[in-house]
Amino acid sequence: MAQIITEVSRTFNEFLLLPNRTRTDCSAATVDLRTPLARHIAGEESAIELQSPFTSAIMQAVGTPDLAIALARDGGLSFLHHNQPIADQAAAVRKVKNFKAGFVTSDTNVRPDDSLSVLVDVMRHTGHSTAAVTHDGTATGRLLGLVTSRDFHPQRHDLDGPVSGRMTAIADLAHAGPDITLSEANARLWDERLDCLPVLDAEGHLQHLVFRSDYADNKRFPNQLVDAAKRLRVGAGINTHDYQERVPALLEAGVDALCLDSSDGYSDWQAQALSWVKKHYPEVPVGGGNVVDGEAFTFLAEAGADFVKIGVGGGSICITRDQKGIGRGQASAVLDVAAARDAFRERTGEYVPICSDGGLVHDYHVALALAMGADFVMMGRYFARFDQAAGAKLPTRDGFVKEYWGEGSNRARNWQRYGQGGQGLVFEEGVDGYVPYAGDLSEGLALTVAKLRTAMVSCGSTTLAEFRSTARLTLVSDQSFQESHANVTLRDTPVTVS
Ligand code: RVP
Repeated sequence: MAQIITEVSRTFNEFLLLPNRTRTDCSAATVDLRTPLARHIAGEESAIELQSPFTSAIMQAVGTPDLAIALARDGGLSFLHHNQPIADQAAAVRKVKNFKAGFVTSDTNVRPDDSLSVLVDVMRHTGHSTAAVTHDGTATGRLLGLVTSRDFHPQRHDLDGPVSGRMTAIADLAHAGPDITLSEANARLWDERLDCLPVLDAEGHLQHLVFRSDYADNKRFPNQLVDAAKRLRVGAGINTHDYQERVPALLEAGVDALCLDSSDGYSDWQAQALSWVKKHYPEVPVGGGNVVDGEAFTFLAEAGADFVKIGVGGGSICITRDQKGIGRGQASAVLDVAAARDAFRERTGEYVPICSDGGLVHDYHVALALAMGADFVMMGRYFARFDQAAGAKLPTRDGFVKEYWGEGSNRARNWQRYGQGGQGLVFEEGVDGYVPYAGDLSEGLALTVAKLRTAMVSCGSTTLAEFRSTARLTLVSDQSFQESHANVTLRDTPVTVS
């Protein structure tokens, strides 16, 4: 007879945190959000410690190199999606690893004989006012000069004339060689009163531009997640079908961590893939999942998973529960897996971090997931709203939205993630929709982090480990849930103070 688990399957909305005593040395500024990514001896440090407990979902609509760069600069980690050819995913990894803060790949490029009207079009398209003039009009061509919007005026100059007529030629331009560091470049920008310093290789090909206007920007990210060579870290999703070809290519590209991506990770295929990766590449952290209970966690931990992802059916775009009747409320899943993680640590002396993936609707859900035992969270909808995500930004009557679609939707057709038999989706397990546009990732994440820090302060914790072990949670009734919201008529128009 089937086993009935009598405990109700619960989700984050059903819980609240109780405040604990806050001591005088506990403040938002003293909260430390570092958290382990990968398996380690209990009591020691993980080989990779996230500076902030956020990872972005392994999804086409989310994981672009730009988003990975932005998130790593804020201390978190992105996993670039695997629903693309191996060479493309490896190129995306390379793009993140090659990113040098302050060293920009020029996106506004023209040839010397292009007309000024072509230049105006390119500048309008990119929104930038400095263009590189290269022999072939590419970002890495031989640099012949720079031209800025201050070098010509559409009414004063013949827009049919060549760009070369208005550019500052390379002979008159300050430029630097490939070994220059960011602080040396910044010193030259100020000492020589430059707006822009081109960095060239030995043959005179353009590598990067360094802008004075980015100087302050580079000071904004004190918590970047970087490797020993100070390059930003990036992860990649893999699947149980082509991992023997995909993993070597991703490692060759410099990937820092891998994660098997499956809607149901409690399978022999996943155990086989984990043990293959651990046998051939023991140094690289590889995560498994997704699971919703302690039994499945233990199975993957014993198969070699360095971290385990939790969540089936709770994602904002996910209809797996509707379609197959499979899943579990995310709060119950996290609590159950956290208990299994702690039991595994007691038994083996090894700590295998866990990640709460999907279904985080409000900022405070992040605090709840971490209090319930997650070491870090993964989010799709949240990150899909930002400029850096892949979806198009579209205007609507009520403001801008961004496209966001599930990996199990007909748009993504990620059959490797959903074991439906064969190479294709038989039915959809995800939807294709929109989320409200939320601007720049860094600004949005700063707000979420501020709320997390203050929630931890209310609970008297300065570290995530302390938060997990001392948090007190209460169930909420429907009535007390109503009480959580504002209970006055809201003003439509802001009050003006004269
Ligand atoms: P959310 O953050 O609620 O948008 O959920 C994102 C998570 O949902 C992903 O990390 C993944 O685990 C899951 N997902 C992705 N696609 C689909 C689907 O199409 N059903 N589900």
